[in-house]
Amino acid sequence: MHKTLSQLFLAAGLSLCVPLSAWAQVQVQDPWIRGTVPQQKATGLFAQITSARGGKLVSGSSPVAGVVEIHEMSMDGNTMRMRALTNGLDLPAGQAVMLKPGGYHVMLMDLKRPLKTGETVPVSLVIESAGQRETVEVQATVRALAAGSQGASPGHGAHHNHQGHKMD
Ligand SMILES: [Cu+2]
Repeated sequence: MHKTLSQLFLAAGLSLCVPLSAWAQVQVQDPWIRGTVPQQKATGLFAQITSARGGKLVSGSSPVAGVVEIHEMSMDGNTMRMRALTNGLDLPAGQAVMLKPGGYHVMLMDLKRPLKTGETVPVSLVIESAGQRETVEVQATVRALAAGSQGASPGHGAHHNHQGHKMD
C-alpha cells in the first residue's frame, strides 16, 4: 500500500498545487481507463479509492473529456443500467471502495480523442470530506477491456459498453 502511494506520488509529478493532506487522506490505487475505438465518445475510469477520514467522491475532470460524472452500473434483470450518482459516491472511513467494470466508475464523456491502450491520462478526482474538498490528481493507464469483466470478448464488450453509455 505504501509503495503504491509513493508510486502514485511520482506518477503525478508531485504536483505542487495538490495539498499534502489530500495524499494523507485519500489513496487512489491502480487507476485505469478502458481504451476506446475512434467513434466512441465515452468510457470509464476504474480504481480503488480509500479515504482515511471518510468522505465522498463528488466529481472529476480530465483534459481528454468534456464531461466527467460519477456513475453506478447495475443489472436490472438482464439489462445493464447506468446512473449518475449526483450526490457522489460514499467512501466509508478506511474502507477501500472498488470502482470496476459493471459497478461504480468515473464516466469520461464527450471524449476529445480516442484513448489508446498503454497511454497515460491525467484525471483529477474531487473528494469531499468533513466539508472540505480535496482534489487528487491521478495518472490513469489506458487498458484494453478487462478480462472477465462481463464475460464478453473484447470486441463485444467494448460495443456493449458503448451502448450502455448511450442509454444514459
Ligand atoms: Cu457510466
